[in-house]
Amino acid sequence: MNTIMNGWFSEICPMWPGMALSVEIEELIYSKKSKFQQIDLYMTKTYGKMLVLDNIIQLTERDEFAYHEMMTHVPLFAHPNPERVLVVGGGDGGILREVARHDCVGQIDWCEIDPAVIEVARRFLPTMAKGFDDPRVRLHMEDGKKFVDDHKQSYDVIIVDSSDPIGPGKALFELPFYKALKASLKQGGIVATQGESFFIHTECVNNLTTITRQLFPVQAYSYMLVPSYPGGHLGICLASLGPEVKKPARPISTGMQQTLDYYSPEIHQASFVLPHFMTKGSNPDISPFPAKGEPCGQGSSVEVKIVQSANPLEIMALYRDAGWWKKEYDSDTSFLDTLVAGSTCFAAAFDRGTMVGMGRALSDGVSDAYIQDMVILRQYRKQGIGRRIIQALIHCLTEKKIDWIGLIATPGNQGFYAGMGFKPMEGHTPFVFKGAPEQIDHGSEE
Ligand code: SPM
Repeated sequence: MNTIMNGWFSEICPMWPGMALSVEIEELIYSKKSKFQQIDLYMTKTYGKMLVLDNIIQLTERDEFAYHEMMTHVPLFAHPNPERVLVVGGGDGGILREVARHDCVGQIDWCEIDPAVIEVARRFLPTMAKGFDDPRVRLHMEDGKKFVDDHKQSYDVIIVDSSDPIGPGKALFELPFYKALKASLKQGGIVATQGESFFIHTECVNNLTTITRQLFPVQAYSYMLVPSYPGGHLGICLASLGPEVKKPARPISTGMQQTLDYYSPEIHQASFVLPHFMTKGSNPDISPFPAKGEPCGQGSSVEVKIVQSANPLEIMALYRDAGWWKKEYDSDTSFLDTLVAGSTCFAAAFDRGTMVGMGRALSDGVSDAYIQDMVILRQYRKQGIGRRIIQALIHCLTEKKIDWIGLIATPGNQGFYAGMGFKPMEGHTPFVFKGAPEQIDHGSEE
C-alpha cells in the first residue's frame, strides 16, 4: 500500500513492517488498473520516472541499472555458453535489454502475464523497452508457472524478474515453481530469481536457500545495492545444474564492459560475499541464516478486529487502492481523523500491524445500520478477509441491539453478500441524490 502526503510517496507494506521508503514525486504520469494489478508511473524529483505495481516500487530510472545488470549478467556470465534464455516477468523490459547484450544468446523467450506493463514501458520508458524489439525475443503472454511447466529441458539460463511474494507473486517463491524451473533447464543450466532482502526478509531468504539447496547441486546467494528498494539492497537466488555461479565462466569484452554501469567481473564475485550473520548458522546445509525476519508472504496471518481508532494514513492508502480518493481530498485530509470516530462500528484487517482492509457501519444507534466503505487491498483479496470484516461488523452491531442491517452491493458483489445471509430488498430501489438543493424547493409534491 502507499500513501502520498505533501508530495511524498511512501511505500508501506506488511513485508517490511514499521518502516517505509519515501520518494518525493512531481506528478502521476500514468495510472491504470489492469486485469492483474494497479499500475502507476510517477515522475519523481530526483530518481526520474518510477514504476509502481500494486503500490510497490518496481524501478526508478536512476537506479534500475543496478538490479537489471546484476540479475542478468551474473547468471549469464556464470554460464559458459548460454544460447537459449527464458525471462519470466520483467514486463518493463529491463532484463531483456541486458540479455540482448550477449551475442552468444540465440533465442530469448519472454513470458509476461500483463500486457499493460509492457504498454507502459513502450510509451513512457524507452530506455527500458529497447530490448522488446530484438529479433531474438519471442513474447509469450501467459502465466509464468504454466509456461515453465510446459517447457521441459529447454533453457540454458532462466531469469525470474518477479514482484514480491504478496498476492499473485507468491507462487513464484514456493517449492513447486522451483521444481518446474529445474525441469525446464537444459543440462548445466542456471536459474536466477529475485531473492528479496537478507536484512528484512531473513526467513524468506532462508526458505529460498533451503528449497534451492534441496533441488540443485549448486546454490548461492548474491546481492546488489539499489537505493529505491527497502533496505537499499536486493538479493538474487542462484541455482545451477552444473556450473559454479560465483565466478564468471567467460570474459567480458571491453566494448560490453563500457556499456555497463554496475556489473563487472569483480563485482560478480564480490556480490556473493555475505555479512557474517548470514553464514554462521549452526547447520549451514539446512538453514544458513538465523530464523528471523519475514517469511515469503506465506505464513502471514491477517487479524480482523473492531477498532476505536486507526492511522489516517493507512485509511488514505486503502481509499487510494480502492480508487475512491479524489484530487480535492489532497488539500484537506482532516476527514480521515473523524472517519473512525464517526462510525458506529469500524472493522479493520491487519497483516503484521499494517491495515490491509476495512469496513464500517453507520447507525442511528437504535435500530438501523448501513455497512459501507468495504475495501481490501488488491493483494489480499480472495482470502476470505472481506467475509471476516462483515462478520465483525455484524457482531458489533447486533451487540448494540441493531437488528436492521443494510448495504448497497456494488456490481459483481451480490453473490458475496448473498452468501452471508443478505437478501435483495425486493421492490425497493436504491436512490442517490444527484439534483441540486433548489430543485427540492420547487419540486412537485408526492
Ligand atoms: N524489472 C523490475 C522489476 C523489479 N522486480 C523486483 C521488485 C522488488 C520490489 N520490492 C523489493 C522489496 C525488497 N524487500
